Amino acid sequence: MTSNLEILQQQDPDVYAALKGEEQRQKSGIELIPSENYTFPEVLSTLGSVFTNKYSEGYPGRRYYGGQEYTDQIETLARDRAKAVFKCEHANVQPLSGSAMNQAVYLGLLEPGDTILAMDLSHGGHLTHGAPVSHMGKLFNFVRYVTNPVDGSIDYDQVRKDALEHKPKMVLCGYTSYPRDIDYAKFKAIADEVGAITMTDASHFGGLVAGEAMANPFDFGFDVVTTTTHKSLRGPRGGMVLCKKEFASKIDKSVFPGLQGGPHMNAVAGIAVTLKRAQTQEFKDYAEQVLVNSKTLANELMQRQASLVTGGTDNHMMVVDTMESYGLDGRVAEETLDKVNITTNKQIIPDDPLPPLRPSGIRIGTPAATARGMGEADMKQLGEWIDRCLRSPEDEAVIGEIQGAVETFCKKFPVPGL
Ligand code: DSN
Repeated sequence: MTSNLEILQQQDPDVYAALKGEEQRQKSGIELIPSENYTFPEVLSTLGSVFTNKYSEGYPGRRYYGGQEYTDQIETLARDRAKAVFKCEHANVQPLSGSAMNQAVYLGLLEPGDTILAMDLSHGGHLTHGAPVSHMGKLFNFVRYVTNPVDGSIDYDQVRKDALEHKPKMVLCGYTSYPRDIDYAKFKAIADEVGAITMTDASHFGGLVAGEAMANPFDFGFDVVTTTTHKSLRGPRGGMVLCKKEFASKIDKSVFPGLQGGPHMNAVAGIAVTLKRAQTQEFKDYAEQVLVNSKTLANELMQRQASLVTGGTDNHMMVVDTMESYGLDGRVAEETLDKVNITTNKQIIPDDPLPPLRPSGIRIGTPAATARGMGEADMKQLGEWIDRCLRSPEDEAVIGEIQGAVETFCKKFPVPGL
């Protein structure tokens, strides 16, 4: 029988060639962008499955289209598993991705114009945390806290002052570029003082919470946690809103029909199988190893005199000030590492004097490398290669040598699902 891939090859050789190229790129390079990962093989199966054919507006047992016996099954499995994994009372697994899930929370629980206290994008927050260029930044009154200029960590005294002054309806923590853990007890105490709803955007570290390697905001009484499903959780591209029961109805109405129409049921099936994986000891070990690897790589870079924002990491990522460490802006650093097939991304650092497309640093993370089975010795090796490349960006002999070594190294670590 002709496989679907063979049909793609015959029908559309251009797209097939790009797909094969991307497969090869993923196999022969080292992925260190902290928000990326390799999903599980069974997730790839669900994404390319018949669930992609189905419209399922509504929720299990209450749909606007017929033929829902199997979509109801998978959505119920996904919701129940999400509740078990994250120890929460309610889960909505329909958001199409990270931005949509955060928008659904603000629009469902607040009124336009309400004040939200959240982390500034340039200090590690996300676009949807109120960046002025985002629609959310225009619709709500975001007050954005910044990090401590001395050590780059969250200044909880300042967050409290901001809360007391601006009386937000919601206090939001979570980040896309911040290498430390969050003190949820402090955030909760601050929010309680002003009667605000507590929300964590755990997009980056949802998998590490699921694997019990990092603290769970619900253990501190948080009201809402959002997470994407494709980063440290290793699932399909998607988002989830997890919350206390008292917010369940407002959240569900906000996701559908408030913000979205038909959910992507192939992704919902992928979320269900991911959350089954997340309950295994193997996944807990993976989450733990992501953190050990991150610390090891950060220490290796720092021993080689690289300057890291906050001087280290507690989570899966580090932010290297490449300008200070190597005299290279983040774009040049990213492009230099691209030459040896080590993929990172340029990143603004707190109070960056440079613009976002040519910022002062890069972000490095370990979820994908760990998913391929790399351990501490491998992280030390990566640290050496990264440091040597960035010290000699123009030295073709060094770049050529490391490129060859990376290619040989990658053969030892098969990409899951490929
Ligand atoms: N694009 C994600 C990241 O790289 O952190 C955030 O949306």
